[in-house]
Amino acid sequence: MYKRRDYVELYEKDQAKWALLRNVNTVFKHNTLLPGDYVWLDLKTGHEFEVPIGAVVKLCDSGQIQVLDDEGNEHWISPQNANNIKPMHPTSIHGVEDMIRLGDLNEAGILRNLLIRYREHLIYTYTGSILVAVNPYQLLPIYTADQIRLYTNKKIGEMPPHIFAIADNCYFNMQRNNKDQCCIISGESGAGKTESTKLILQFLAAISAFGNAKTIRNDNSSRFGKYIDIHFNKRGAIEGAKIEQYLLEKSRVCRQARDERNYHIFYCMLKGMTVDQKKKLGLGKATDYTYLTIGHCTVCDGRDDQKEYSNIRSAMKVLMFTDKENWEISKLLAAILHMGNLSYEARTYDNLDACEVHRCPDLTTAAVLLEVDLKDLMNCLTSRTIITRGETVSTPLSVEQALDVRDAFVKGIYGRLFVWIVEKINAAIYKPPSLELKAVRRSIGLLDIFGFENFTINSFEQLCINFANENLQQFFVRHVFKLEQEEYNLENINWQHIEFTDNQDALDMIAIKPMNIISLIDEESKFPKGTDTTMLNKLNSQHKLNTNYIPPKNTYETQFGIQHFAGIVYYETRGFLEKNRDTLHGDIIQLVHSSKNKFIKQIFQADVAMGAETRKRSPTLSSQFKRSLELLMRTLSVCQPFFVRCIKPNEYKKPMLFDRELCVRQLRYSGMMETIRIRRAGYPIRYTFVEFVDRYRVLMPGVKPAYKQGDLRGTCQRIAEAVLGRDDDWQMGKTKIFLKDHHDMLLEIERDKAITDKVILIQKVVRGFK
Ligand code: AD9
Ligand code: MG
Repeated sequence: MYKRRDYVELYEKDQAKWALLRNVNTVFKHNTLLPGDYVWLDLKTGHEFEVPIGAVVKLCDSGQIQVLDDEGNEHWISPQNANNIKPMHPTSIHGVEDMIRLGDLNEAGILRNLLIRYREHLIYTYTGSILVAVNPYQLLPIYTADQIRLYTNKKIGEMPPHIFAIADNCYFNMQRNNKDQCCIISGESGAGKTESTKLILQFLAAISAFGNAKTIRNDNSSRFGKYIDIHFNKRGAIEGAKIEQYLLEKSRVCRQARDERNYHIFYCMLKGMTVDQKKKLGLGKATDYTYLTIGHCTVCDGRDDQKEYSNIRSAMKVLMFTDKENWEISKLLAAILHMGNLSYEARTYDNLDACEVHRCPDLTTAAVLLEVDLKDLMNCLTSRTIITRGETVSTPLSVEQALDVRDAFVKGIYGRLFVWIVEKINAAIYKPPSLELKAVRRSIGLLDIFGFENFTINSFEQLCINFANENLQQFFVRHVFKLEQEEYNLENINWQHIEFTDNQDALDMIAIKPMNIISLIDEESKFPKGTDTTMLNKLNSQHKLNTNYIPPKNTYETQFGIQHFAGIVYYETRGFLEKNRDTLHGDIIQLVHSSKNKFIKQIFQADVAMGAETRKRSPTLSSQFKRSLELLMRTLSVCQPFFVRCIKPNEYKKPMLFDRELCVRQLRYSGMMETIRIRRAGYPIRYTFVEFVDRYRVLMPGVKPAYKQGDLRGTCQRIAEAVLGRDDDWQMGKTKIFLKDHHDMLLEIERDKAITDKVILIQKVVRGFK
């Protein structure tokens, strides 16, 4: 359509002239642009997330230049605004598979690269070995068995970028280096983490329904974090797996924000059960239940709850859930729904606020399903036993208190049910290593947690979720920037330091330094007189001067803000302490203890076994969460990590819609610019001299194994020079050799060849002797 001068050719032929063309001042003066040429157009609006957009020149007449930008808008540029356009580097015109090859290494370059690839359904792009995945919001034909075959046993970079390539490399690295691997999948809510995990691991997908729900940001949002560790035996076959779960969002069982749903499983069950089954549980349709309608949304576009239910059931069969167990689970889920429908009436006894539960079929059914005495259940829901001076007294609860008690009970049931299900699945898929196997068993761990969240109203759950994401970001920063550059310095190689944004300060304030936010919340939760207000006051007085803390504007405001790596989030403190304490009253535990339902007793076993005092002192939610995150970080730190960065291209869950501003924000806070810079300048692959010589001596005839080498460093250098070329960009450190990804690929391909040649040779010799 346009006459387009071949920039690429010019670039390759005459770099000096090319550089001249790139100089903005020459654009008009020397008529260097022709129709069909590509430029960067900087509209200079000064908007925070505005970055130059790609554009193609249409006309260069009458002293003005007309361009058409990537979004289809036309612009006229006059000589006074010559600064607004700049010729595009050839690598940016059609895009590159690996962003470290971008000539225009800036935000505009990255953004356009992802955009033009996205438009061609190329959702995966590398930054070295880090995979960037832009959510396509549509099913692409790239996950077939054929594709799996194509990606098996390939080096990264040999094939176009793909999540399968990451999976395959995890596997290859595990075997090659005999080291545990992990794959850290990050991105904000709805960016595609869970889908990516499922793609790596389809067979475990079935359990998701109990922990996933529709939120505004994602129709299938993970409301818990999980780390799936897959175990392989010596021969590299899958031997088993284990799931670790983190902090299920229990509050969703009782409350959902507008347009959000409760956990999928409830809706699936109501759609998928037979009439007879539902009758036995006294169940109707979703709209009959308060707990399922608070968000005013009982259906979810594109999800077939009935079909899902049968999928869940068959998956549970595979995972060895018996019919009896399934039925017991259903009974408890039904009991939860019935309890949610109870209605209360305020009363006064002896000048004390009290209440009564209306007698209704829901109450009776709940008692029947829980197999407890109806009167006991009523008492539990309307009064509380306290012990004063050795005497047991029963005090009435106000309507508000009674509702809290009921909600705490159902959350307690759901939370324990979830834990039990995960344990049950683990029992089915986990195989403890025998002693002799322990040393040779290797694993690949997949981390899929809840993405960063920022709603209109954020509560304790969001604080925990964002705290987890802050931790993951720090893991990334540590691994990609800190440790990397520390090692370059230690090994004394030639290196120009690369700056990066470190979120350690925010993390320190949230959970590390003394008097951090989590510890203050915790302290206040244990303090008998602590309230959400006293807690907020403590946070303010401790952190008001911290730049990452945003105190309330006045004494009436009940929220505080945190400057997270991914943006500022305001947290509403009302309900914080209650959620953090997460304790069930002794009366409820007593009630469960009295139940004839063995299943509910089993899932509450630990609570019943604990005395009342121990229960009071049991760890709070945030301290448990913090501990499990610490353990997770420790696990990850001994693995070789792969990173997958999921990007959410629009807020409407729509295919083929790329919101540049939304994307640039995610690229910016995830540190993608600096990542490309370090991956381009850096040496992601390194071997000790011993490892290198032993692995690649096949490439040089006559080289002895490392232990027989006098000058290990020299031998290592000789091999590298011979295979990679003396002038290529690799370096010798004090104890290690530092290589680029493409060197690794080259070495591995050559090694494969050399070994195959040797095998053929041996076969020939053997045949010769026959
Ligand atoms: V959250 O933090 O759990 O709220 P995730 O896990 O990052 O979030 P998820 O993987 O659930 O997001 O993706 C959201 C939706 O995007 C999915 O339900 C799919 O409809 C869609 N998606 C994501 N990745 C792909 C893909 N590779 N192919 C097709 C996809 N659709
Ligand atoms: Mg998810």
